[in-house]
Amino acid sequence: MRRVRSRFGQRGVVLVAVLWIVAALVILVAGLSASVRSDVQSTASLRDQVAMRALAEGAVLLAMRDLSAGKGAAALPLETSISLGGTPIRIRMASAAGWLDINTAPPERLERLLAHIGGLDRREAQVLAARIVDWRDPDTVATPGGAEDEAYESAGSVYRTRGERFATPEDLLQVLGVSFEVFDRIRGFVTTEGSGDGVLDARSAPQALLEAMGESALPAGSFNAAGVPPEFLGAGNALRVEARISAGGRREYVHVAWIRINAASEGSLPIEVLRTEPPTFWTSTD
Ligand SMILES: [Ca+2]
Repeated sequence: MRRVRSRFGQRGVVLVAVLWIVAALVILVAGLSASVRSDVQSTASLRDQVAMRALAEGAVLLAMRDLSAGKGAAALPLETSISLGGTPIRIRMASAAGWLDINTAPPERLERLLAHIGGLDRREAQVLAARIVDWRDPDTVATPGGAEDEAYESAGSVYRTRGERFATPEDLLQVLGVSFEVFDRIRGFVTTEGSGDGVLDARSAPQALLEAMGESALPAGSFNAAGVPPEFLGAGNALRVEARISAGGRREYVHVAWIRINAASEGSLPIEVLRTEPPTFWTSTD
């Protein structure tokens, strides 16, 4: 019985993953914004994509090796370029604290995210923010506008609230009322690996997220260009590492990995890849 249930559970996970990938492809093909377009086109062959993925993963690990070898704060800029097999790979590192942590963000911040970036009206954003809080909180009492298990059941959802942390941003798709479309708009701005204190690190945060939160970016010129700020590099911190490879013309292959820096000790790796996002292609239309 246990074996059957476990198999069923695995199939469920695989099904959700496949559904998400299919939806993501549809959304990506549909196009996203006027200035930057994300698409999946057949012009890059599968072989090219496999090669680019290997190069991106390799470059991320090389950058991390430099970081953990102590070159960190002094020598490693936030943006760097690594060459592998003659292909330049642009690396950009940022603290995960620059992304909104869906496990700790208060409802007001989730509401701002859903309204300003998710494109929802204020009322819809309020409801979904309350439901996100109810999905992760351990109690069974719905917050105003929110939803606990009874609401999922009566809405015919196959999901229930988890009562604990979101393991990945994709878990948001289980929250009652979060559509693929809304998720696709906000997924580039959220994390499950944030600092936990709810403060966005303005040096790392995407400009659009700072604006959505009503926070101003650091004044121009104050961005730390000398190196990765030392407080990013302590054990337990998570980094978002983006690798970009030219895919011809104005197209770029974009690979994003979330990495944790571990305490130096025997038997443990200095860094740990927490998750790798599905790759995307970006086309600059400037
Ligand atoms: Ca609740």
